Amino acid sequence: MIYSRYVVPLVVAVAITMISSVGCHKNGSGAVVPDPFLKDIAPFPVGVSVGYKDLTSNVSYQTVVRNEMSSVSVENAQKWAGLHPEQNRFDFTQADYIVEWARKNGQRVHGHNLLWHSYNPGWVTAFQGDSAAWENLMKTHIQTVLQHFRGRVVSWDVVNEAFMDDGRLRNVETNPKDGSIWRQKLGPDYVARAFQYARAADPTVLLFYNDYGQESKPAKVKATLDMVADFKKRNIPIDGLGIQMHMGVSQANDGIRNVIQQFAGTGLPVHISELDILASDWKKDPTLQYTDALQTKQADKYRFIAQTYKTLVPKPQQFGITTWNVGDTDSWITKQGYTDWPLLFDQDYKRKKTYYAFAEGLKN
Ligand code: 9MR
Repeated sequence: MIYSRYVVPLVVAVAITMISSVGCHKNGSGAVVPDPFLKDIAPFPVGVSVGYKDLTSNVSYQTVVRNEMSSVSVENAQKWAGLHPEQNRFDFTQADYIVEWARKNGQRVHGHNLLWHSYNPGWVTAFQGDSAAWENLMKTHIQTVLQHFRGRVVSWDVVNEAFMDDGRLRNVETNPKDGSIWRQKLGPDYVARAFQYARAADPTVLLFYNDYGQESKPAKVKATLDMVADFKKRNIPIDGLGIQMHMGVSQANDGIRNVIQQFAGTGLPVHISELDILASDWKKDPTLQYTDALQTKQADKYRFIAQTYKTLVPKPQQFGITTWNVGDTDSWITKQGYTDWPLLFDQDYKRKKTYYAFAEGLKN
């Protein structure tokens, strides 16, 4: 009696809550069943970047990443400032936590990144030394990090964002505000040498070049293709190309199609590596409303990207699509003060219209 009065309704309530938190639909025979997860729908890995604080402080966050994703990228913890606090000291605590957590869930881990002009610790920017000392700094970091994660991290963004919008290499002289100290201290061929050091340190790991804005900056697409051709000619290792795709909701589809198609043409694996779509179109407007029309426009863009990737990238080159963090309020976009909703899940980790459109685009 007590059983049917209290326990049964309780069990039913818990089951309903579990199902409703992931969404459900009616199957062929009319029964209500939970929706599949992204990783079950996608014919290639689907991932998300994970922040250490987000992951360790929030159960809903963990649940979404564990259930929905087959791949995890490390948002910040593997950058120089995340791993290498002093010249002679590495601290792998946070990165190891994320990597092991993902591996426990059977997820693939993509490393991000070995060399970037940004997010370098103060001691690097202040480092004094001749070109041999700088070379040694880069080499030691790459070797130490790759050896540490060997066998646990499948692939790495070896060099991140080396090009400017006009296709020239980012440099301190031309770009005082966000130039590359590596280009300045190591000369124009530092990108190639970084890939060589990486291959020597771990011959099993996949080496990616990763950049942003290629969908709206054709000069960057060309610069990357030229680099790949040059690497092939000189026998410099490179295994894949990352297209970040941080983009405004009004980004033209032509540009998206162009970079996917051209990069697929290299024969290398292609990773959409940091996807988010700004409803604000990069305008900081605190009065912006997330109207139905805007949600639909953004959802259509997510669907288009998934479909285009699936159609234009040959199967063996489909490394996967990764979005840049989980819920709207976890995003670097909202953290930078944009009034925005750039991702697939809302601040309560509920699936959004963008989620369902993206899932449709992934379906075979
Ligand atoms: O999302 C990242 C944010 O939390 C960091 O503060 C920022 C600086 O390290 O980097 C963000 O991620 C960037 C990524 O590493 C490279 N491509 C652009 C991303 C957004 O800025």
